[in-house]
Amino acid sequence: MQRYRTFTRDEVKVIFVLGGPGVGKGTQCTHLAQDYGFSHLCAGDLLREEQARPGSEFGELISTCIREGKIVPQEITIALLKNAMKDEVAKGRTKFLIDGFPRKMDQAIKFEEEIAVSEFTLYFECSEEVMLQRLMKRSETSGRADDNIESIRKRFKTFIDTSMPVIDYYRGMNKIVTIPCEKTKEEVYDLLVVKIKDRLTL
Ligand code: UP5
Ligand code: MG
Repeated sequence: MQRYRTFTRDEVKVIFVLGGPGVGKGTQCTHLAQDYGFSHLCAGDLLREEQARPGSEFGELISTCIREGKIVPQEITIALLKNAMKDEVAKGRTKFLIDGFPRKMDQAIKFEEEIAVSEFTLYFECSEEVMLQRLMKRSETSGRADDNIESIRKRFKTFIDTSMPVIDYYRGMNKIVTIPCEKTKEEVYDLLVVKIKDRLTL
């Protein structure tokens, strides 16, 4: 039988996780992955690893995009995600939280056409003011090249211009679960678990 996608919907369960910079995607995914056995793949982390890999032909491009808050060309990110998913599947892990992806329409279309179809998308929602506070606090220790006020402003703009259309697209398909994220990490997590409890044992 001809295969259209790398993984069928029986082979893997994919949940996308979107939300503005600093909203708490990584924090909540880590917790959910520990409690419910998801593999947590953060697209930004995969890009930062690739950027730091000696000999990477994409290092310079990734570094510029991240600093400028721009989206890295989708082929690069999708190839990294595909490899990471294959490694996990080889270990018998089939439930994925894909954190910070797809943040542009072309990524959403390409990933779902070629890699796997998503179950649904978590949308973490929060004001820019709160996200800015969280990022400025994190910048004291994170060492991330994009945790500075100039890059943060650009990341906010890219999120509104480029990533919100992806959220609107999935909302139109009734595949968005919105999680308000202004409260404490623990309160947000409790709400998250309640909102998706029927779907945690995919
Ligand atoms: N914190 C978290 N929750 C809190 C709460 N409820 N109350 C108080 N504090 C809270 O959290 C941020 C900080 O806030 C932490 O200090 C945390 O303790 C605290 P975190 O969980 O790290 O937030 P997160 O949403 O993961 O923020 P992050 O900065 O990682 O989001 P981004 O979406 O900006 O970053 P990402 O790594 O996903 O992408 C970086 C760049 O990579 C992009 O800008 C882009 O250039 C590139 N990229 C692509 O090009 N393509 C992709 O597909 C993905 C990324
Ligand atoms: Mg993150």
